[in-house]
Amino acid sequence: QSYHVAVVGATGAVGQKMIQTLEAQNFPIDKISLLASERSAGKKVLFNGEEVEIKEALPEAFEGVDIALFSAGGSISKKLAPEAVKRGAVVVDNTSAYRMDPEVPLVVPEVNEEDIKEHNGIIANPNCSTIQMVAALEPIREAYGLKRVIVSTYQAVSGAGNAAADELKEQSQSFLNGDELNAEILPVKGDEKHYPIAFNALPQIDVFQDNGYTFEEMKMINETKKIMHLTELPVSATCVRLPFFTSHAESVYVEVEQEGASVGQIKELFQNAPGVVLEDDPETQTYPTPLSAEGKRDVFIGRIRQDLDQANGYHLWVVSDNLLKGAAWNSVQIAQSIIENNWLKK
Ligand code: A2P
Ligand code: 11C
Repeated sequence: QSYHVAVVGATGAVGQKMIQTLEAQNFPIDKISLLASERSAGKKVLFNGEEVEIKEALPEAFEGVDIALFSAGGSISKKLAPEAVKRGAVVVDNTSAYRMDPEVPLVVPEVNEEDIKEHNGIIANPNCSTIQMVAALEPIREAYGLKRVIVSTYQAVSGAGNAAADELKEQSQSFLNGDELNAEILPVKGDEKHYPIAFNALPQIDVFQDNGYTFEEMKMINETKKIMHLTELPVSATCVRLPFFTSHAESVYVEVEQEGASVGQIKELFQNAPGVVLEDDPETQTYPTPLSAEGKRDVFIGRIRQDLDQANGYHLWVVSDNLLKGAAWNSVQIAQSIIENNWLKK
């Protein structure tokens, strides 16, 4: 059997990776609809060697679509995901629009694949920095239970879209030419102030909330509890944007519940867990970096250490390509799971 698949936001940083991932997976597709804004309508892109015209994302574009992958921003998902569902499609939504909706499963297949089958037409793909963290935490949770999690992130500009990546390039050129840096996008496109990202670090990803945390930080906190079904788990996050293009890195501090854990045991867990790769050997200076993870689908883990004061505390360095496992690959994995398990209709 093959399916009519739509990609909404097909010209964007994530949408382009979705298209490449569908191709690479040989996803069973008999028709693909590539949708974006009016500005892109009429442009042509190659899919499986054939030219496909980009169409404007309008409700009618979802007629006959079986599976729609959305990554064109939360407001587009709010407006169009229900239109797609109304026309019989299952939506995998890579925005924050529906993630905390109790009716909508929020899924990282290595952690909670079974939640997909409870869907009512929409399945949410978590935030990129959440996905890689829960993929790393899940084997530890399964073996020892989790007591608390504290994370600090080092995030790539592509998380804020193609325009943010262009801004980093332009500012880097200007910096090296000794010119003034023009900042219009980061930290957040619609926010009041903008700061240069080139040769800088910005402790703001997404907008501030009333509690002093940013929305990115609250996404990591709330989504982790929902995906792992651990509503009471203490989680705290500090999210920082750095001047590189791809992959998010995270310093994760985790306290486990049960006795018996050790650095060696945790390494063994990661050697046998799906979707994660252990790259950890101080003797040979082996650890993942944003560049080494770029273009790969796995979550890479290194620098595993026991806390020096807290016996059940461990520190991990977790790196993954934010556009792949953090977005396109996780979405395509969900879509694959839907068809393999026959979960198109609830
Ligand atoms: P377009 O290229 O036509 O503007 P990124 O995350 O890299 O910024 O990409 C955002 C994606 O969302 C792009 O594919 C963009 O299409 C799409 N998009 C933005 N606004 C709309 C809209 N009003 N309707 C449909 N797609 C949109
Ligand atoms: C960033 N994590 O790096 C964000 C991008 O909620 O899907 C993903 C935003 C989201 O800016």
